[in-house]
Amino acid sequence: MNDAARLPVARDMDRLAGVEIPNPHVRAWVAECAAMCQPDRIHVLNGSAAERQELLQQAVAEGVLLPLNQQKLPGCYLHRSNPNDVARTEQCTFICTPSERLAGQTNNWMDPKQCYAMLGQLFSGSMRGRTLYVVPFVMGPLGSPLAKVGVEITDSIYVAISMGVMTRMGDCAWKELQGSDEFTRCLHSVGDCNPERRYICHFPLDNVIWSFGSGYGGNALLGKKCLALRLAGWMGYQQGWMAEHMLLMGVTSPDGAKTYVAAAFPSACGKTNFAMLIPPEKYLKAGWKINTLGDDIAWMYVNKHDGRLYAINPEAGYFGVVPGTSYQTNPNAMAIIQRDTIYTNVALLPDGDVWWEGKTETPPAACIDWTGQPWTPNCGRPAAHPNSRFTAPMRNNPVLDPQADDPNGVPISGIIFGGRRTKTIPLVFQAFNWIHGVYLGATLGSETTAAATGQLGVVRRDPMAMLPFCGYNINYYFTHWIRMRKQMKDCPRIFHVNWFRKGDDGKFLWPGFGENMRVLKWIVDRCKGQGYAAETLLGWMPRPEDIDLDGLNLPLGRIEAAQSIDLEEIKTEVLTQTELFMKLAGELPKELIFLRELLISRL
Ligand code: OXD
Ligand code: MN
Repeated sequence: MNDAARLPVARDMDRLAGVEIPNPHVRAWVAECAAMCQPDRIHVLNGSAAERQELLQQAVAEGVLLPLNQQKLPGCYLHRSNPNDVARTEQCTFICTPSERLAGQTNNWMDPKQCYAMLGQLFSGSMRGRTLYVVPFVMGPLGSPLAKVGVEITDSIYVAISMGVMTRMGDCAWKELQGSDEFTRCLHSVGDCNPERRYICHFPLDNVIWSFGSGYGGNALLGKKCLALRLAGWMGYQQGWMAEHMLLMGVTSPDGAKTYVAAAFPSACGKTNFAMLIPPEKYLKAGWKINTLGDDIAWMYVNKHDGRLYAINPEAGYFGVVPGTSYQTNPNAMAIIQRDTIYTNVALLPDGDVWWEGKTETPPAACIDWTGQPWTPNCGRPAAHPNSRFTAPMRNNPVLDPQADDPNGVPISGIIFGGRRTKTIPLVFQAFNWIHGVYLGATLGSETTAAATGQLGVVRRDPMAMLPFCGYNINYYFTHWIRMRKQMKDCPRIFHVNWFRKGDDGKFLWPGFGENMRVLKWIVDRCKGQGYAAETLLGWMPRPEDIDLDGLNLPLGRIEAAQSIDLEEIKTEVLTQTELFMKLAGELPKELIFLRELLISRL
């Protein structure tokens, strides 16, 4: 590249000459970024079907995507990531605010000026020889009072294509934005994909995200965790609404009434499965139905007309964990990923189909593993990466809720918190009230999974399943939850579930998956002021006879064990909460300290 081509802004403005960007603020920002990153080409996406086909062909030509068997899996492709880039990297994720206090104890902090300067060096010239894609997108149904426009600049065609699945992408964003300057500026470059030079940086006060050195979904599809949780959380804190790591589902009961619930489980703890749950046969026959609104993120606001909490799903697709997904565990997800899906880091079968652990009981005799190496069942390696993913449009979902695109969202009657806990935590109980529910959420614990790099299977506190996603001081976030109650006339009931408790035999006490409908029925009944519950030290709890076990063939002893409260174990649980409380001491809302004291006094 000659020096003239490297000349910054003015020259890049020239280079933008043939490029259609209707919004002048976006145009100026793209010019700035182009001047810094020095791409060879600029391509503004319009979001059309024809454009998608061209991008897919281009990605295949570049070896970024591999076409799968198009008879079996029309529109499906395989992507193999760099093996060093397979999960979110929390240690490389920063909140950049003028004061460290605003980022709080649970975030990595960097001074914004320093961060811009350091990353500016990395971005400088990072797109030489590459195409800079300008990806305009909307988070939320078009026209929603909560919808937010973002523009992602990326040098990854995989990211550009995936953003077209995960968001409402293309010209619709220009319509939504009009002439406004209010859009999230998302700058992304894979750079040389070196973990030593990997930074996912958020500037909440500037509405800016800079991500360098990773192509992984949670680090690179900037509309998702970075915008829809970390930055949106901060916006919601200031403006009086909530951005949460929650699935959204509609539950229709036999009388035709529909109850919407939101549920926060940490990453890779079954939100996608729960959101697409297929009720057991007898429930289907009786008229129960589940519809999905979202499987990962909910934006919630209080509707001024009825004083209730309403929710939208800001996303338009699913970025789901593949291993363990099967026609037994999640038939709806299996239907979704038969077409228009990008599989990342799964195994490739000889006929161009894909495979992963848990897809079928019997593994294939041979396949190509996620790294591109030959694989056989006894080779001692997994065929698919434990955090392999599917990226698929929500319109493929056979049980997509008819209101998934409703700009006003749906009224939420219940909020469920849940973690992956082999011990201690019962199958289900209900908080005494909103503030007790906030305490249950704030002290949520879960065993770590492959969705983030680091040690697996250790219990860590993951408040509201938001530990990695709360983009500002988590104490202020707790206060915000408490404060939201004041806006509501009729607030959702709050519940806690644990599908993962094991018996002394090491086996799960509760069958999970579709059978979770039985627990959900109790939850829905409670939301409607029905269903029996006994007061316990943890909260309102169904007695074993209050959960429908008919047709389940589950010995009474198993459900009793699943619901049992062991005082010694709960004491240990409260003690382990101390670690979090000590870390947050000083600014922790006093309500949470009082609720802990109340629990201790009940003990
Ligand atoms: C996700 C995550 O990808 O939580 O949704 O890591
Ligand atoms: Mn998630």
